[in-house]
Amino acid sequence: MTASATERLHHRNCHLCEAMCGIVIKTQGEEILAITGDEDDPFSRGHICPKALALKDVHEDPDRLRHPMRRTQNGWERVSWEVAYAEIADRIVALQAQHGRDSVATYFGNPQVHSYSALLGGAALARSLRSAHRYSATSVDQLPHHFAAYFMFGHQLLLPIPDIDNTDFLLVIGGNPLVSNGSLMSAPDIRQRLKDLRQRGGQLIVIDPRRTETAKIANQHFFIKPETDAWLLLALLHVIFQNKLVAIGPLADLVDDLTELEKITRDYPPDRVADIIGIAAADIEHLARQFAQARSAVCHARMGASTQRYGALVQWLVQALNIVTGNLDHRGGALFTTPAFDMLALSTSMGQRGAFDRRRTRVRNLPEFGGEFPVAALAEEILTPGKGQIRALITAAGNPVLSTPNGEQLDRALQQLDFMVSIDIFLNETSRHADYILPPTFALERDHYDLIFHTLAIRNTTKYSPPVFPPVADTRADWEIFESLVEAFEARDKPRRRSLLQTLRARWLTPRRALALGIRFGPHGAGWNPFSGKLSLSKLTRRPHGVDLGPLASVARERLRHGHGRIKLAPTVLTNDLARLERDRSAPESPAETLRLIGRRDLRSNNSWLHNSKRMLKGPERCSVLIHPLDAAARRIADGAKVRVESRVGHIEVTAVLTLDIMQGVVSVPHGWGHGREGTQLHVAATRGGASANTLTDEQYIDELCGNAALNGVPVEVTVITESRSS
Ligand SMILES: Nc1nc2c(c(=O)[nH]1)N[C@H]1C(S)=C(S)[C@@H](COP(=O)(O)OP(=O)(O)OC[C@H]3O[C@@H](n4cnc5c(=O)[nH]c(N)nc54)[C@H](O)[C@@H]3O)O[C@H]1N2
Ligand SMILES: Nc1nc2c(c(=O)[nH]1)N[C@H]1C(S)=C(S)[C@@H](COP(=O)(O)OP(=O)(O)OC[C@H]3O[C@@H](n4cnc5c(=O)[nH]c(N)nc54)[C@H](O)[C@@H]3O)O[C@H]1N2
Ligand code: SF4
Ligand SMILES: [Mo]
Repeated sequence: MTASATERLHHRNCHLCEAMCGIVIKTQGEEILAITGDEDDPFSRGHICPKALALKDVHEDPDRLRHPMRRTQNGWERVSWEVAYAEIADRIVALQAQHGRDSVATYFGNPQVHSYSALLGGAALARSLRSAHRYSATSVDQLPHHFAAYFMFGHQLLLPIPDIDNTDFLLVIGGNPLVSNGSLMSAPDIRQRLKDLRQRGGQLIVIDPRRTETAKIANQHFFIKPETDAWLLLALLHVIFQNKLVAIGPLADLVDDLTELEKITRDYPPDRVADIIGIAAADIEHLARQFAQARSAVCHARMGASTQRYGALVQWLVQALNIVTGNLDHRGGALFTTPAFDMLALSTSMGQRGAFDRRRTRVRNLPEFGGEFPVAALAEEILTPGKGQIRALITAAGNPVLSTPNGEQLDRALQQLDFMVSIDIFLNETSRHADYILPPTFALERDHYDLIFHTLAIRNTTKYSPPVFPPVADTRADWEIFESLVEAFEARDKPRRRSLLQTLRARWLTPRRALALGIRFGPHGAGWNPFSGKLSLSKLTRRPHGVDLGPLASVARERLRHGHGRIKLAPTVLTNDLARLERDRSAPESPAETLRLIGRRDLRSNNSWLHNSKRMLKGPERCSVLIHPLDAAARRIADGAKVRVESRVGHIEVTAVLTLDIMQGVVSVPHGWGHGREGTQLHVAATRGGASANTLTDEQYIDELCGNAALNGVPVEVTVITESRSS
C-alpha cells in the first residue's frame, strides 16, 4: 500500500450465501479497511451477517493458492498456466482415447453457482468432456426441489418462492433460515422479515427435530421424527380434502389430478400418522385448518426435508399443499419470480427443461437427473473396475471429501485415481489428492451477478458488481480456466474440435457479454431501444446499490409456459414412490430405539470452507454432538463428555452437549469440519479440526427415487469415551 493511496468505497453483493446482501467495501490501495452493510441496497437494506467479513479474510489469507501447482515426487511445484493446461490436456485426452469418454468425471461444488462467470464457463467444460460422469453438490442439496418442479410444472427451474414479506402464515419444514439466511428463498435480514410477519399478526410455524434458532422466534414449533415429513404432509392434505377446504382459485383450470390426490390422501388420517411422526393428531388437524383458512399461507421445506430418504415426496407434497389451498401464484403464498436475467426462458430455449433417468450409474443403477448422476455414487464409480470406470476427476469449487456421504470412502477413492485436477483457492481435504491445482481469482477480483439467486429471491431485484481488485498474483478467473482447458482439449483431439464459427462465437461470447445480452433481452430489459428506461448491463453499472423490480407477482400462467403449461398434482413417478414410504414403515431397517443423525449450520460457517479465518473460528467449540438428556443418561453420557458417534460406515469422536432443544432419539452434528489432514494447507482450520459429519453419513442411504443423499436420519449410536467433562 502506498501512503498516498486514497480511500475508496465499492458497492457490491456478498456472494457467500443465497441472501445477496449489499455490502460496502472500503479500500485503500490493496488493503480492505472495512466491510459494512449497504443501507441503500433496496433488497438487504443494510443487513449483513458475520460472514461478510470473511470476504476480507479469504481474500488476504496467506494459505490461499496464488499460482498453478503440479505434484511431483518431492512435493508441489509451481508451474506456468500454459504448462499446466498443456499437461492436463495431454493426460485427459489420452485417458479418454484409451478408456472412453466416461473415464473422466467432473464435480462442481456450491461456490460455482455463486459466480455467474464460473457457472457459464463450467457448463462449457462439461460439454467438452462429453462424459456421463457429471456430479455436483446438487445431489447433496436441492435435487428434490428440481425433481418435483420438473414433474409437476414441467421445468426443473420452476421453483415457487415463499412470499414471506406478505404472507399471513409461514410453515417452515426442515429449514433454519435464521442461520442459513434463507435457502431457495433468498431473503436478506430474514430475522427482521419474520419479526414483521409476526407483528402484522401472521403466524410462523416450524417443524424440525431440533428447536432451532428459527423455531425459537416462531409462534409454534413442533418436533418431528426425522424422515417423516411426507407423512405429515399427507395428513395435512387429508384433513384439507376431508373437510372440503380445497380452494385452488384462479389457477384451477390448469390443475390436473385433483381427484387422484384426494384418493391418495384418504389413507393418511391424522390419528394414523401421529405416532409415526411424533405430533399429536389434534395438532395436525389444527395446523391443516389454520393453513387452509389463512388469508394467505405458504409452506417451505428445505435441507432437512430434502436431504432425507423421502425428499422428492416431501417437495411434491409441499407444492401440492400450496396449490390445493390456493396459495400458488397468490400474494403471500408461493410465487414464481421474474428475474432480469431469465434462466428459465434461456434454458427452455436451449431445450433444457430437465430430464430424468436417461441413463443410470454403472455400479448401483442410480438414475441421472438433469444430466448429472448422484454424488453418492461417485466413490464406487471410481473404485469399481470395469468399462466406464472413472479414472480421472476434475473438481471445481467443491470439497466433496467433507461434503458428500461417506466422505472417507471418497477420500480413499481419490487416492486411486490415475489423474485429478482441482480448481480451488485452497489446498484442502479434496484438492490435496490432485495432480494439478489451478487457483482461480476469488470474489473481489471478479465482477459479480447473481444468475441463480435472483431467480430464487423473495423479491424481484437486480444488481451488478464490478471487481474491486485486479487478480491476485498468478490467479485467473474460473471461466478463463475452463475455456483454456476446453481449447487445450480441442487442440489435441480433432473430433471434439468446434467449427471456426463456434470457436469465434465462444471467444466473443464471454460470460460478461452473455450477461449483458441476457439482461438486455430479459423480462425487464431495454431490448434494442436505448431510450426505453429499461434495464441493460451498462445501466446496472450506474446503479451500484442495485435496482428494485418490485414484489413477486402472479405470473404463473406466463411462467408455466416454459414447462408443460399445466400443473400436475399427482405425477405417477411420485405417487408410485408412496409404496416405498409404506414399505419402509412396515419393515424398518433399524430398530425404533436407534438414534438418528441430523445436521446443523451455524452463522460463522459456510459449508467446509470458511474455517481458515480466525474471525470465523473463534468462540466455543462448534463441532459437537447435541443429544437429549434422557438419551445421554441411558448411555451414561455427561454434558461435555467425549463421545464416539458411529454409523454403518464410520465413526468420529466429538464432545457431547446435552440439550432439551433436540428431540429424544435424535442427535445433531454439523458438517464441513474434519480439517487438519495430512497434506492440506489450512493453518488456521487445522488448529480446530473437528470431525466430519460425512464420515458418518452413508453413501447407501439415499432417496432411492431421485438419488439425492439422505444426510439426515442416518442411524447412529453414541458411546462414551471419557465420562465427564475433560477440562
Ligand atoms: N452432512 C451434511 N453434508 C452436507 C450438507 C449438510 O447439511 N449436511 N450440506 C450440503 C450442501 S447444502 C452443500 S451446498 C454442499 C457443499 O458441498 P461442496 O460445494 O462440495 O463443498 P464446500 O464446502 O462448499 O466447498 C467449496 C469449495 O470451493 C472453494 N472455493 C471457494 N470459492 C471459490 C471460487 O470462487 N472458485 C473456486 N474454484 N473454488 C472456490 C473452497 O475453497 C472449497 O474448497 O455440502 C453438502 N454436505
Ligand atoms: N451460516 C450458514 N449459512 C448457510 C450455509 C452455511 O453453511 N452456513 N450454507 C448454505 C447452503 S449451501 C444451504 S443449502 C442453506 C441451507 O439452508 P437451510 O435448509 O435453511 O439450513 P439447515 O441449517 O441445513 O436447515 C435444515 C434443518 O432441517 C432440520 N432437519 C433435519 N432432519 C430433518 C427432518 O427429517 N425433518 C425436518 N422437518 N427437519 C429436519 C435440521 O434440524 C435443520 O434445522 O444454507 C446456506 N446458508
Ligand atoms: S447473509 Fe449471506 S449474503 Fe448476507 S452477508 Fe451473510 S453471508 Fe453474505
Ligand atoms: Mo447448499
